[in-house]
Amino acid sequence: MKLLLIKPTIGKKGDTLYVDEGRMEPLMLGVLAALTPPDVEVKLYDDRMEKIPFDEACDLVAITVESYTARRAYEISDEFRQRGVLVIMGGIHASLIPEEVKHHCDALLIGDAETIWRDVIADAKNGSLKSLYKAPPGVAQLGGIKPRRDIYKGKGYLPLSLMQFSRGCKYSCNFCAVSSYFDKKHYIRQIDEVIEEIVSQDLKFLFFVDDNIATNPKALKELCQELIPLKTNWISQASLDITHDKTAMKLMADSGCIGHVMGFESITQESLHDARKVSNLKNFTNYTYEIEVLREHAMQTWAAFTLGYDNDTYDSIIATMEFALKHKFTFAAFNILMPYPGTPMYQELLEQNRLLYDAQWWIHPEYRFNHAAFIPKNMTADELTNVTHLARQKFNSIPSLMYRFSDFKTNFKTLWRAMSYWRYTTLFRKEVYKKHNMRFGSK
Ligand code: B12
Ligand code: SF4
Repeated sequence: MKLLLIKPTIGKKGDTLYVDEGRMEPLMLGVLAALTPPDVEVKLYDDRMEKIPFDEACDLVAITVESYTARRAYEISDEFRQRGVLVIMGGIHASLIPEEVKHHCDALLIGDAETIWRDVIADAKNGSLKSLYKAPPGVAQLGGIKPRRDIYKGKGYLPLSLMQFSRGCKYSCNFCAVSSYFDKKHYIRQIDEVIEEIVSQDLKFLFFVDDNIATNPKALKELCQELIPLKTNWISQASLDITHDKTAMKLMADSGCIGHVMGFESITQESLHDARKVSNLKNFTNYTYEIEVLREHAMQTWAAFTLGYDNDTYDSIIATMEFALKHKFTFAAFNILMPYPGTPMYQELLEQNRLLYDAQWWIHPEYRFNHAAFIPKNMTADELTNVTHLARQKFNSIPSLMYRFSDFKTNFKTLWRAMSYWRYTTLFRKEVYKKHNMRFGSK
């Protein structure tokens, strides 16, 4: 039996498919490959930079689907199914909106693949693939499953190894697809299995793709203790409340943590309340305390902002960008609030009749990347799109890059950090411009 694993790209830029120059290893497909019995031939094709060989002989195609890649995933599936090849889909979008996705594949898997993938392969082998498989979320790499990283070779991924220590998050921010998918629960892998996985692979720079590695500070501290002797560098995603735990901060720094993607979301308390971002509201001091602690521990922070709350105005969005610049964040993402299907925010906007693009922006032919998909309160959708892009342009301008580099405590801690700063800030600057206005899918 032969299985093709596919990671779709988002869409088309100009006349060609968008090539993601900052692409990372698709961990979910490495996990699927590892769960697949060894007598099955497995091949990975990544649509973000290579052509999908629709005519290659195979028995099953497995496509991972996020909301941003759904339209392209359906096109890829159509091509294979026209040739009589069976297609199975899974992933967060497939799990949150199965009633849409099921029309585009022969089999759909809702949940995490770990507990059921071997049954899927067995069914495919004996010609009895079912149309629906259901598995619980949060069962990360059960029993020491190590992702098959050999399938990534030669694909030009960034030189960092994606890992997972935990899945899910205890918080319930109203825009977050992860919170809906894991139902506000947090699942932790056995530390010894994670450490064994780290030791068994080549790269020393790790990206823990945990949704919020700070959800359980006790578990985080245990992980850090185990990481210290390994002398790796690592990054992850963490909620800002971890700055209130100085022991955890010190252990992270001692274990080689370079910094995190951190959801600042908004600089106003009103919007944080709207987003139900309770992790940021503890003793709110306009982040003065949190930023000081991050700098004290030399964290190169990727500050993530979501824009378009009911209190947001043109001026408040520009003020958000100025705040990010003033604090010299290594990176900052200015994302328009996106109504992801299955989230409370989607439901609220739907009930208020404020969703654009027939309430299905992710498959709508007119939707473009980085555009507002709902009607904001204090401006038009186009105004929100434009001011957010202006914030991105200013933050990623060359003078801004140079100014932010002058944060000695974080960027000059080692030569490697200083070099990484230029390597990654310039790469992300390029990607920001490339992605803007991109159409979804290839047609
Ligand atoms: C790492 C990560 C990234 C990395 C990319 C990594 C990469 N390989 O390229 C970076 C930081 C670059 C990134 C970028 C973006 N990301 Co991102 N990212 C994640 C994150 C945190 C982890 C994904 C991961 O690798 N998990 C580990 C693997 C092992 O688990 P898994 O993906 O959940 O897969 C399991 C199941 O879903 C299932 N499964 C998955 N696929 C398939 C396929 C089949 C056939 C089957 C049977 C089963 C199956 O089995 C797997 C194993 O259990 C997720 C959060 C999450 N929990 O999904 C967000 C997430 C996927 N990202 C998200 C978003 C919005 C983005 C961006 C669009 C952000 C932006 N505005 O630019 C971009 C662009 C995405 C794109 N498609 O290009 C959203 C997507 C929401 C949605 N509804 O689709 C998520 C869910 C975060 C969130 N809080 O909402 N991201
Ligand atoms: S803290 Fe982050 S991962 Fe957790 S619910 Fe909020 S946005 Fe989602």
